[in-house]
Amino acid sequence: MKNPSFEFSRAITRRPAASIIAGLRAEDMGNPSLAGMLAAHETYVAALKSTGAEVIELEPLDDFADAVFVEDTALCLPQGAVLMRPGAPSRMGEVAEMAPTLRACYDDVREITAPGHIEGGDILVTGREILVGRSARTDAAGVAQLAEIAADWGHSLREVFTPPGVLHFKTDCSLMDAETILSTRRLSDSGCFEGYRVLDVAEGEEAAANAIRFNNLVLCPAGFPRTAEMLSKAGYDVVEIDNTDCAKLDGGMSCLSLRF
Ligand code: CIR
Repeated sequence: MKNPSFEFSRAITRRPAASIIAGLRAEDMGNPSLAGMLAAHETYVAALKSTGAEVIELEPLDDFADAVFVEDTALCLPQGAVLMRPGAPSRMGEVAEMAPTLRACYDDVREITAPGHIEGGDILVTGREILVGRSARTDAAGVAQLAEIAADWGHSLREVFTPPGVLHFKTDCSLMDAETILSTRRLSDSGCFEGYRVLDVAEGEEAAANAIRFNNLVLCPAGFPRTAEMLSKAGYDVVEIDNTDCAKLDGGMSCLSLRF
């Protein structure tokens, strides 16, 4: 049987639009290049497909600069999907754009409603529970709503905290297998992964923590050789993807797809 925390038959992605240069960012490091984003996106989608999964590739949405970061719009679980309610006002409309695709894939689609806020980047589904990091984008009301839905579907949910100044919980961690989490030291030191096997990214390579395990592969941002080597030595099949342009908008490997 598949392990639903890292073995998937489908993914949803959305090609970046020309409006990507207006994407949100915590710190201005210059605009991303659309050509660069498109090239990296193509490599990313090809890597997902190479595992045998079907990738539903959605059209660019010029009205929403951050729409390429589809992960934030929903949570996909084996029992159903939950439409999120982003804490970034400019991103709220992305959810309605994603909803029809999820309704076509799932019989049961629930919604986070006002006043709660949650973005998918704050949710880590492991082999045993759902961890949700409160952040500037995800609040207690949103987490409480998601906990009820998760309980209905037989999942336990634990509220944790995203480190201050970090965009999303998964900016700093990723699931490598049902029991193993790749993390920054600043997050693992908080104790939130007690009972798991934790692999800390190499010092100075904190941006490597946003990776994804997708079937047999681990997709990692390129340019973090010590972390990539550590993962290879631990037995993971690592594929490095150029994340230069995405990183200018605080995006990484997990943000670019919904996986189920
Ligand atoms: C934002 O600030 O919302 C986007 N520029 C980046 C979103 C990254 N998403 C993610 O980590 N799940």
